[in-house]
Amino acid sequence: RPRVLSGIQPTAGSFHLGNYLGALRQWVTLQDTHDAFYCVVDLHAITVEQDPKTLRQNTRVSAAQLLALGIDPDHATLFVQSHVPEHAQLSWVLQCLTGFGEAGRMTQFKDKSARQEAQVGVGLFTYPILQAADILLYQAHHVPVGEDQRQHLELTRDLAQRFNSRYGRTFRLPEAYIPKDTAKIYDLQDPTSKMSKSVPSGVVELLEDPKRAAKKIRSAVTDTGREITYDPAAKAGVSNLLVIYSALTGRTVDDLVAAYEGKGYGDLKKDLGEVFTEFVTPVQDRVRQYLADPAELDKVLARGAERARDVAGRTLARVYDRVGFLPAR
Ligand code: AQP
Repeated sequence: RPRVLSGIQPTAGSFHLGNYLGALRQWVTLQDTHDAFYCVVDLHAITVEQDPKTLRQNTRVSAAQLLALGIDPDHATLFVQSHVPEHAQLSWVLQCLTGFGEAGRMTQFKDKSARQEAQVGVGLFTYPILQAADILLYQAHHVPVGEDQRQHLELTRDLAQRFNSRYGRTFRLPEAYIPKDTAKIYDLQDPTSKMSKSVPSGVVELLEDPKRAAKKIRSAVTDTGREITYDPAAKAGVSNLLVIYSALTGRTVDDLVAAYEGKGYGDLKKDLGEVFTEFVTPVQDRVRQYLADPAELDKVLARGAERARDVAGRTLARVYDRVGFLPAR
């Protein structure tokens, strides 16, 4: 079976609708067709300052959400990045192959460092190289991510190719697996920028009170027109709501447009609030159940880490050999 690898940061505690529709939903379906490795990337999280207690808790909350959304630890390997030291080890080797200018061209780094008021750390700069290590360690064929990760995937492929041509074929060149319709979910208050935990006002969180989420949806920014049509350029807000609605119900956008003919934005928003509530309520219940037994959750993650280390360890051993490190006896 082809291999798939993806990761998500535990930073915010709750995932948001963009994370779910852009990436996590695909994680769940791909576990049936692929040998899947999914990780909570806590090493990535510390590229910005974290409170240690909160980070530890958020890591469990993230794992609980993945299970609640349908990741089956008997089908997929679910683990925490810091439990597999090979990620940091391979990252170092890849950093030594990366050009300074090449890393500086990453738009996410430019955006995040521009937004950050505190000092920008080197970790934020080398973040995409650690991400490349995450992927290459598992020889992944596909990487299910949102559109915002396309450039990082390109860097990953460049680094793999560079390593392969310098030291002999070692890494598989992975391909981004980006959904067609939900590759980029937009902020509800600013439907021209992506929904992101860094801009909390227009974000719908999976773990927030569904009543509050429904209220956010009802107050989503839309244009001054009246007609419900799908037109991302002229009607970014309404189009974003239609995409979310469609993804959560399985109804096509065309079908929704037809169903809302003659109705107003208010109707669409109210109904979408209900659709979201219906989707998220059982997810929240399951998250609570998983979190009620942290020892069991940790056991699931320990099993995942063991399986992950088995694969990652083999790739790293080959890499260390290829670059000329003396074997440790
Ligand atoms: N708005 C989005 N639409 C579609 N996909 C999205 N993803 C994130 N936002 C959207 C995808 O979610 C996965 C996990 O991403 P992450 O762990 O890197 O989370 P993140 O990037 O920290 O989430 P944010 O909210 O986007 O954070 P900031 O603002 O810090 O960058 C990835 O596959 C991502 O593509």
